[in-house]
Amino acid sequence: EEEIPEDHPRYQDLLTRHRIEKGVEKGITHLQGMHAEGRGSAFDYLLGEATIPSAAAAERAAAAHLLCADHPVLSINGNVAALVPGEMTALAEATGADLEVNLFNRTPERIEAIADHLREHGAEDVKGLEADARIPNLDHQRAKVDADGIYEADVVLVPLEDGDRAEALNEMGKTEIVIDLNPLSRSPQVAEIPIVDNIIRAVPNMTEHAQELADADEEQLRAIIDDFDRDAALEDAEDRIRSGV
Ligand code: PTJ
Repeated sequence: EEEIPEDHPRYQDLLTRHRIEKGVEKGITHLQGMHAEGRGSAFDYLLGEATIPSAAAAERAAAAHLLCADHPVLSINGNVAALVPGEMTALAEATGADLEVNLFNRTPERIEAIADHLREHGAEDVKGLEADARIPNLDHQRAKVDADGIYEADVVLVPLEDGDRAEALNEMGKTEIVIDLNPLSRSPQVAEIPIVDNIIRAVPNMTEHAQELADADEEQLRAIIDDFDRDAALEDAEDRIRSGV
């Protein structure tokens, strides 16, 4: 990361790409994660590489949901671990959520490497290693979750999630928060709170909202949630990408 000059006009993008490369080298990120990153980066470019107002509103509603939840869980895959390990740990702390490693391309080696990486970034308790429950209607490997984690969670944050899994979690009746730069992906389309923003910006923003709302009562939090219009937010993101405004 030291090799990238901070005044480079593409600094953030280069930094992100570099983190994904390092993640692949460390056995944290799957090779497919590089393709995912490339797609995300193209959408981010079209969005002006900034948090659009509808995404900022989604981030605030997401923070309110996590604070209202009985058992919130933040799901971590290979891209999330490479890009925002410390930031996800901080969000977990600010909202009282659990962290769970949950992979699309699951191998015991990557699960262990990601759990270690999160601990190096301050995480105390990392779930996802038990894998003693299954999400219904998904093939065996992709369905694995912890019984006392995602399986019994009421609110789940699933960043950069595969569409089948996002749908299956939705069918389990969970409140889903999805971070995805492509507003047309199935995951944001099924999410109660779709956040069309780069995870690099979205997670610290959510943590800030959570800290600011720490003393808010349930009624105030519910009002923030009710004010958020998911369909309008998805439409706004798509409009901006198509028209470049
Ligand atoms: O680590 P694993 O095995 O769980 O695999 C993780 C990946 C991401 C490889 C896997 O879930 C996958 O293949 O996902 P997709 O179907 O490529 O979806 C990833 C979505 O995230 C795409 O719509 C991208 O546009 C979006 N995306 C990529 N980078 C970012 C992003 N969204 C927000 N912030 C990013 N930095």
